[in-house]
Amino acid sequence: MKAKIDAIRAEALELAASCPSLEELERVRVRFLGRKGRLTLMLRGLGGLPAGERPAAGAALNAAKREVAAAVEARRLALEGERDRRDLSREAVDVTLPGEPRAIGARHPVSMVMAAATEIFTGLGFTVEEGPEAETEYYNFDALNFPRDHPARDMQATLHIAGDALMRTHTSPVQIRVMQRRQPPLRCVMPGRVYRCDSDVSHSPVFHQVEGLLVGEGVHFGHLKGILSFFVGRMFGPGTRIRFRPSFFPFTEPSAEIDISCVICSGKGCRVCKDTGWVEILGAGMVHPAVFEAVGYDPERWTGYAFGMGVERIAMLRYRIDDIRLFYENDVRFLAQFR
Ligand code: 2NL
Repeated sequence: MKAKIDAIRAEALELAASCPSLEELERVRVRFLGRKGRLTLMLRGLGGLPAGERPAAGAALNAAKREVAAAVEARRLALEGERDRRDLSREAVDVTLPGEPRAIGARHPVSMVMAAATEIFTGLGFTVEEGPEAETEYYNFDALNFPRDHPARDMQATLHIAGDALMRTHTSPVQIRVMQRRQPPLRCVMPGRVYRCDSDVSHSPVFHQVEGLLVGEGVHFGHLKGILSFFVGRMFGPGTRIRFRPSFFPFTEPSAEIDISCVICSGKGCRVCKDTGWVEILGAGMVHPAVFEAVGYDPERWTGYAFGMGVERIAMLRYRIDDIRLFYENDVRFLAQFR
């Protein structure tokens, strides 16, 4: 009996120690130590031995099982170690290799100018206001004193949706909503996207505006000149000259268009200013009393000024861009120049 146990033990130890893989090792374990393994079955068969032989055979079998289990475990640790070293060396990363250069993004020139214009006014205490891009005839035109037959309402100029709904053609409806919500005095700027039926080198069907509004007691045209002069100095540099020309808008009276000395030729005359030395950048005026009436403000008590600018136009002047479509093509060669 003792010799048989020794032979099985020796065979198991030999097989475990030389096992080439974890899978094979598991088969060896099952073959000797599993539920139907050779050593297990022998242990179970002890009852068939004469009573005098049982204790010695049992002890030998248990010792053999412990030894084989320890050998299997030792071999398992060795094989797992080899496997882990293999995996690690296959997955190793050479951190000294040069990296792949990543293209760094840039803010879009339209976003930069819109933020710069907005910040000049927030620095003066103006709040930033936003509103819906899909509007109604009332907010976009009626409340702003546009006559019913005004050409701007026309299909040619306005993107109509259905019934009364249209895409706002300016950010002015936001001011109407602000004035309906709040009582004067107030001052706010409205940056946003606007829509027109128009498309060529200097017109895009979607473009951006920043409008401003200030309402108070005793507000007059001198205040408007003051704030726009300050704005132009900040936006285009302190040497920039400014001039006001009389103009007309349905929602302001009096109204003006504001030119600055040409940023390209400093007023000497060039293609951009069509040899006039001046370029138009803003429209403005004193809020028309009919607009105050539409929002329920007393026009005898309150006066205010308002102004509006096209962001693309200012960006084109500031960055010397001669085709508005470049802003929307997302050509990285164009965009990368603003990094
Ligand atoms: C331009 C001219 C302008 C306004 C916008 C305005 C808004 C209200 C009342 C009165 Cl609620 N005015 N906005 C006033 C004058 C000019 O924009 O050339 N924009 C690109």
